[in-house]
Amino acid sequence: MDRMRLFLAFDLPESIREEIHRAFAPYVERYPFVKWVPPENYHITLVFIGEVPAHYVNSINEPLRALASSSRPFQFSLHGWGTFPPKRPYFNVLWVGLNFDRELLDFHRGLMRITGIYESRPYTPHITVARSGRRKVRFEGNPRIRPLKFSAGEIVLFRSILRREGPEYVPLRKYKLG
Ligand code: 2AM
Repeated sequence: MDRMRLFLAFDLPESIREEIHRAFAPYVERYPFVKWVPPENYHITLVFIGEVPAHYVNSINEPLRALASSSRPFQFSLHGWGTFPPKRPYFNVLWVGLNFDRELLDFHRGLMRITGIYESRPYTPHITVARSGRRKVRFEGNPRIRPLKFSAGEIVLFRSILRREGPEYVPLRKYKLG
């Protein structure tokens, strides 16, 4: 049976991709072994669904459409950066933080119900900028990220195709908010 690796996310405006790319550009050469996310792949993950049969896409279509149309667009602003795990010398994930509407947490709970994917950790929206892979990397940069505001007016169901060069994210469905 055909299986696909899926996730739900917010896409980002070009100005936001550019800001993040600009802020981290000086470190890309300084940390060549880190897997830097290309700006076209930046996104805000809502739910990582993982490998599912292809027909799963249709099974969540109507509930996603209904939830999205009953929600309003979400407002965000960029808010610094940090690492997972926090306060450890070596990072797995380097991210840009976000200020966000509290309603997003209810919306996220709705998405967990629809997808059947429940995460035990509290949802903390972020934009992943780099992953360390198997290496132990200590990030000693000081990127300055301006607190730019933006709005997310739709959610996207992405298919992630894993390739040696890095993942390719293909938008399969888009659901307009409001
Ligand atoms: P992230 O948002 O912290 O970067 C697509 O792979 C997206 O789903 C990534 O952006 C990633 O996290 C998120 N994700 C969550 N759990 C994952 C997992 N087990 N494997 C791959 N990606 C995962």
